[in-house]
Amino acid sequence: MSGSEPVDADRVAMRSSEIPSEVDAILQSTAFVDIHTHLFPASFGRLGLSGIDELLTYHYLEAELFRVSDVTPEQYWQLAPAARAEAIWQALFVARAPISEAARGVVASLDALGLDASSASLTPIREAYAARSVEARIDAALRLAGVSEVVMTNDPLDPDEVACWDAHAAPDRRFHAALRIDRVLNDWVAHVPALSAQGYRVDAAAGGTSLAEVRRFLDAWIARMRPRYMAVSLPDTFTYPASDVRTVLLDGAILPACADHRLPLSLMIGVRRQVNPALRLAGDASGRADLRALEALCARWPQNRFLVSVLSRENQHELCVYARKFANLLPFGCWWFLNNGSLVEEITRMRLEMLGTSFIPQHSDARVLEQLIYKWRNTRRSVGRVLADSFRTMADDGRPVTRADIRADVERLFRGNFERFAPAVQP
Ligand code: HDL
Ligand code: ZN
Repeated sequence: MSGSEPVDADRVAMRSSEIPSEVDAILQSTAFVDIHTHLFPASFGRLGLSGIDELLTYHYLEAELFRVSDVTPEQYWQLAPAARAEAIWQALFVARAPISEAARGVVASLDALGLDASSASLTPIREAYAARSVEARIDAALRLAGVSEVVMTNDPLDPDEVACWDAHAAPDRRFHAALRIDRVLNDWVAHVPALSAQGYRVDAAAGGTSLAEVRRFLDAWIARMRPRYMAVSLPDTFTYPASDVRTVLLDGAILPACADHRLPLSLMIGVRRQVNPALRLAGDASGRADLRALEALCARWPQNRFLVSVLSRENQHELCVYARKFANLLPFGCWWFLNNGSLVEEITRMRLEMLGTSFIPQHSDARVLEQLIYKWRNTRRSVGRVLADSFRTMADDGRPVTRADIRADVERLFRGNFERFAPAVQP
């Protein structure tokens, strides 16, 4: 090189001491895709949750309230939503420091929105929210979270959700669909009437025309929703193959439909449903699953793609091992009870060591719009630490790190892996 060409700063080897701040800067400047949320665009009306009362009555915080308050669940459910929020605010934010992950998250989101998280009263916060339109709230939350697109959770057997699709709710290109099939796969018999009501000839034994009709049901909703993937949350007791209706439906309808439509199937495995029903949504727990079910699925369906998150900390290492065995398996996220800084760092470090950047580090699972802000602030903080340390170790071992390296890996982890594994289906 004659020395006259300009030096590309992105491709200059960095000093080890520069790496952490550069990783943080690139994480901050890269817009992420949030591949699993329970959010909706403004056109879906009351399905979309937002505001301080919804933030406070998040089931993560309700569970924490019952640990520190004399209010019993039975008494709590009798309260009006605003009173429930007030009880949580007083118990977890005023009477004590909001130090837990979920409580600190509300503080972080309020702080990012310029609202006073130290206020003893919710009134000023409620008034500030009331002044903002839903569209403005969505724009602000996505911007502050550094997220350009989110994937929803769309249940074609939820009457409220069906009403939005029947009303041709205006699409928002920032909100992608995911076809959620828990009711079909986890509670078949109870949902035969709902499928029949939509005109599908199915029976409790999934016999006769049932499989063909489930396929017709899936095809119809895929055409309507144009989902990025199909998804199901499965119990820790999930086994495959098994002599049960779930295996019949997977083999006879779900997996062939995913293959034909080139849709990944997202499996979220390890929920122990309703260990304490009195807590309602907060009543679920986690359990270690037998991931030989996943091994069988990946091996039997090599043309299918599986987007997988497991809820038990104890399942994380074997999920990485299976991902090394099956290229049609893409691990994602630190789901639900794992979405805590200590575990996100542990799991992300494990994945980088075993999978390089061939995984998706996180999703928010946000149910309330403004949760995007804190959940992604926490992810950038935790993943940033681990990513910087991994790059420094690589540099120490003899491979210099450039800004181009960091940028390419961050883009791959938080956008490219998903866009290649679950490309948008063209209309
Ligand atoms: O099934 C799911 O999609 C889970 O994420 C549940 O919604 C769970 O209640 C949750 O909110 N986890 O964060
Ligand atoms: Zn979820």
